[in-house]
Amino acid sequence: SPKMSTRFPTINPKSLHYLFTILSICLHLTPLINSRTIRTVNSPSHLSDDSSITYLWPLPSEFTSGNETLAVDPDLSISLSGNGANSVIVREAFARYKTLIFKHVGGSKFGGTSNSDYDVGKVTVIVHSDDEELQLGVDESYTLLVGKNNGLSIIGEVAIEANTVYGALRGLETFSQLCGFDYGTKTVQIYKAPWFIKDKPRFEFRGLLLDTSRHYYPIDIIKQIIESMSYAKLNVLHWHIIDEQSFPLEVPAYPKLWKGAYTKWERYTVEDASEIVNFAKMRGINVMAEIDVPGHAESWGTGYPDLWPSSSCREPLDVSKNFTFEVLSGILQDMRDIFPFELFHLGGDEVNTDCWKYTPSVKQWLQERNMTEKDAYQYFVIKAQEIAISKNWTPVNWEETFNTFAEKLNPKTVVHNWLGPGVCPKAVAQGFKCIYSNQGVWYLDHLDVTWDGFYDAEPLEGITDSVKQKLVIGGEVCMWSETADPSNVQQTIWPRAAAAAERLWTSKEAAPTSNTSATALTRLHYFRCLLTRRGVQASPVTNMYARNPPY
Ligand code: CP6
Repeated sequence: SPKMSTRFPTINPKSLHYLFTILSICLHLTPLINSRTIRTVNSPSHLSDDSSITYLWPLPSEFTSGNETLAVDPDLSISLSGNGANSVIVREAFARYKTLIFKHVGGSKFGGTSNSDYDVGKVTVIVHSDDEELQLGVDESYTLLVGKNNGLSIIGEVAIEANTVYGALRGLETFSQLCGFDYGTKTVQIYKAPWFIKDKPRFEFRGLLLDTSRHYYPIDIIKQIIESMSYAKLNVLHWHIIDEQSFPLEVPAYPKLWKGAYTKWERYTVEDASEIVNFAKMRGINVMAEIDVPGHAESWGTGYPDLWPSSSCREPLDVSKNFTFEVLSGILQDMRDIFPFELFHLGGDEVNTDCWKYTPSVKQWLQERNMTEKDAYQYFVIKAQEIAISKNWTPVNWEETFNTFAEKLNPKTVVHNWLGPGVCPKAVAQGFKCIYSNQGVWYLDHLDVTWDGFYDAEPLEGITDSVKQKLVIGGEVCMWSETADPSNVQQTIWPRAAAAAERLWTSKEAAPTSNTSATALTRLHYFRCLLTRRGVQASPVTNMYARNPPY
């Protein structure tokens, strides 16, 4: 039989956009989940042909589906065009997704013998821009069409159109989630085709904090976490590298700093850190580094004890010495070459300045300047901001800095909430940008918070003015590591981080049924299974057998 590509015209970007519009109008928008009772899925280990369920997480902002089932060719190919036609990022992503999609098919084609036995053999990807810079607010929108190549449809097979390579990555993820392995026919199938999906994120900042100071994570584990973030369309790894307990990062300018690592094996070289940043970029994920000053920095003094006010006052860092700021500046200078993301986190939380008062040298320094220890905290944070800004970074600080001296903060400061829900409304009222991480709902180390606690969180709570709402750039779930290490980190992150990921990705207006935890559980069970199929050690969502109907 003739090759599919010769039977059907190639799609050009303009007609794709046009087609989507026409088809969206023709096909009435089907309700996301229909009114009939959702069948209990005891073991949703692969797609089932249940037309009431949309097996996507996070839910796209606009989509329609049909009732056809398509078989996908294990020899699936990509046709990449547009200005991004030479993108290694997209080609490598396609190769990764192909491996994931056909993971269970095995070496031979069980389902068919020739290409014509399959409905879908090619993914056409159109990327308009060749600019691959990854920054906050990069265009992650995409259009995804999945149709049967049956001679009737003008849309053959699968098409993804995006402005940037990062939009194309999001589209490939969504496409991969539509593909399910059918254990009966041993083929990969797409249910409910044709699909017309038009999608974009609700928030530009969708983060996960990883703390590598309380426990060390080898780079392979960090890469696995980054990879799993891409499945949920999270796009910022907030790397809380250093804290009181250990200093695992190599800093060439001050080579004794990483003596503060637990052991010489539990360290990241500059090369390791760059590798992580690059690995993340290939998945459309930015790495926001954090240096938490002046508290949470005791480990700095292992290599340079002069950074401690005294041996009995090892934290906060010595505010009275120039050396402290020279070291901070040296660290930031070396980190500038590793971390291209425009945001840099300077911490500033939980600073207990008591021992500054009792350390004679610091006490004298304060008295000479007629400063209280509170003034000195502010002085330290502002000086750190100035250093970061001089290196062309936008500073992010934990909310205590805003709560204590908002008027002194650089206006560009991004306020990072964690103490309850109240601060973002206040910060945006004063014109600051804000990141939502309310510890009551988005701290992963709080094991008593269930997935629906994460899901029902609302980054815009308490903010009604739409202009002010735009200053909330997004949110972040936090994986503090006092009680987590590589043995349990993925189980602790997933599936609850996914609940937050949908809150951050899916716009409420576009997908009203994803507003509440009541309608999302079945899909989340499925996404958790998808994670485990892909090798991510995600915990069960809930005890599925003890659920009340209809779930
Ligand atoms: N470490 C740092 C932490 C925490 C913070 N900063 C933290 C505080 C309270 C809880 C969980 C984590 N361990 N550097 C607060 C931002 Cl409950």
